[in-house]
Amino acid sequence: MASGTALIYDEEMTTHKLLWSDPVCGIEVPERLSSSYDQLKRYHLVERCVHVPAREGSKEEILLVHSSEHLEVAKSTQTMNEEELKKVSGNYDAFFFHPNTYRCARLAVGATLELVDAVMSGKVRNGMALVRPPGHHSQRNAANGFCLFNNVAIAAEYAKLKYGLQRILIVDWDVHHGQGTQYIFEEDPSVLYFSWHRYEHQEFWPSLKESDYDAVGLGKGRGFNINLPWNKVGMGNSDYLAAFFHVLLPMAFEFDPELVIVSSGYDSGIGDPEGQMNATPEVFAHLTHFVMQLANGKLCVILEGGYHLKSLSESVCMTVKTLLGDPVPQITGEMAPCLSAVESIQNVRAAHKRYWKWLMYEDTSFLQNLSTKSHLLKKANPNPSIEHESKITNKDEAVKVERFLELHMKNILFPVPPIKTATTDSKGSVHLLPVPVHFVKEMDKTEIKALVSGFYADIVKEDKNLLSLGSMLAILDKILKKEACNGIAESPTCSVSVAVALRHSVRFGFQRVLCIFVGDMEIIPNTEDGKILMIHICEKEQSGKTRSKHYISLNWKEDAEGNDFFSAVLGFILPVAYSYQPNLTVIAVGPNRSLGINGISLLFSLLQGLAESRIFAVIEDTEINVMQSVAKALVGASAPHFGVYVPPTQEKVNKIKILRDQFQQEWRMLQCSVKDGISRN
Ligand code: X5A
Ligand code: ZN
Repeated sequence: MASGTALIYDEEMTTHKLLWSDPVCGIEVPERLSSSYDQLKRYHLVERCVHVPAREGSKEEILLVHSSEHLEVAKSTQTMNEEELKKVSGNYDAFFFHPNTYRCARLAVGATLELVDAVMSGKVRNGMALVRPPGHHSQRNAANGFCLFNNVAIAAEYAKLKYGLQRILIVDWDVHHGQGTQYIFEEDPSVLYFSWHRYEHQEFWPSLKESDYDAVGLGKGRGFNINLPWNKVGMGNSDYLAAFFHVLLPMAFEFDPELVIVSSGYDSGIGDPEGQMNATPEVFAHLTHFVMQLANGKLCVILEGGYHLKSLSESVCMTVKTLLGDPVPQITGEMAPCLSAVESIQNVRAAHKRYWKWLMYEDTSFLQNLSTKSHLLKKANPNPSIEHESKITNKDEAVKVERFLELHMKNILFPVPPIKTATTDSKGSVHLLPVPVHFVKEMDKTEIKALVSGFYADIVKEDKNLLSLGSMLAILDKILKKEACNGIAESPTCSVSVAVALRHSVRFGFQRVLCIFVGDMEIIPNTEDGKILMIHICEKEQSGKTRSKHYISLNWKEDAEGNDFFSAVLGFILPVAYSYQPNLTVIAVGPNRSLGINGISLLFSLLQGLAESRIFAVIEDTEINVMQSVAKALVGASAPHFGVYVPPTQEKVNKIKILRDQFQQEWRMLQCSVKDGISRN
């Protein structure tokens, strides 16, 4: 697979600026681009990317989406004076022309297409284009919402035409609805468009009926337009992640795109005057990490909105850092979606039930008839003086957020461990690994004995076990000391090794260790103090072992036809894991595993978003093939391969539902419907 991350930035796109005063358009400033780029330089991210020059998009390319009338109007503004510019601008909802706007908009289109070419040709794995003006509000025949040409829509049409792509996913995490993009692909089943947006029951701009969850696409495109309206401001990290787990990601894996394009607006981040949301920059690392798992990693991220300069530039940096493959920072704070978010998630799932196989067996009978959805439109602010006051507070607020972020980034960023993947070479089988791993020195017997003294005493009597424990602990130590990001150990007795590893990690000082154990487990670690959360995946119901908040048994036998484990990972394992917020993840593959290699790779890839990407893999030593795919997933050098998507059976859907009902009070990221009167924050 291709490696490397492209970054496209051209200073000329900062010449497009507002020449008169206008409170609506005044926020779309050139500094949005330059301050993002400066911050990328400060984090030394620019030098790690492949620089790809921008170019002008050609007329033919622009005409893939826009009318020639629209193109001509735009072109004609190049020679206009201020008065004339103001007049044409007035023909549109929230747009301004500058004499160089046309040139910048063509550069924005061309930059986006260059990125598509770089990714599709395999020159790079993924990349980001920093462009102005943005694109997603722009329509066939109209500029709108700071957008002149729809960069992302043109890119999708271009990729279809030039590379013959049949499935493209557009993820629009900008806080506004990209209604322009929706209109362009409404009837097109080859482009799956997902957008979440501030909506407030149609109160928020652009205040369209068709931004609601029941706009699912038209004609052949039915089911390929996904709107997730936020009906309250203040949505945060947990709401966004819940939307990914319970809506976007299952759709996306079922859709199986060949290319992912992100309409990457950061006005959905904290401090933004437009969005009024609460998500912190690191959430964009997680969102990026998730979409990187699709389409063989082929991912183009295109800037859209984002108007709080500090929030914007930090979020851009988190995105690029993640594209480069750096470990993902931990999300802090309570992990639970709010009631309003859960309602929206529930509604969009219900609206799409008939179009998506993974939703087929979801029970939505309790829902009110969709056509009777209530439109409780709020009255406009009757007191304009309050509005004025709130503007003053907004400025204070912006400064407050700036200070908060300055400190916050210092807290969440951490040095990247010098070693990516550590292992030992006890039996020589690691030489068969297809990717570069780092070999660490094994411990000697006295060292090991000291470490496991008085613990599993009879186990350490056997020399063979002692040696394997020694090599396992040597790798684990590298991870605990943050010298390695992740590691792989092979063991003749997986569950013994895991028990020792968990105990050792907790003693070392790790407060929350998540363990996913696949296969038969002979020793059940004590999970009572909450410092370990065990999810045990096995074929048969475990009798006699009590289920508790910290010991969860998931009986899952992977489908023989393909990978149906997606629904368990997205619908259960990830939500539980993100609710717990571990600082170390241990994934073990023991004897008699009930998952195939594809299912196991999926676990490893998706769980890398947790615990600053610290994962310790313990694999039963007979499983050379598993070792190889796990090594691939952990090193991150090659594309994740999860096998053919198979939707879950009725029985499996029920299984997840039962688990969800049982645990959603405690692991609240599981919540995706409000019918059970769940407790609320
Ligand atoms: C790209 C973008 C927002 C337009 C807001 C107009 N546009 N009120 O974020
Ligand atoms: Zn926006």
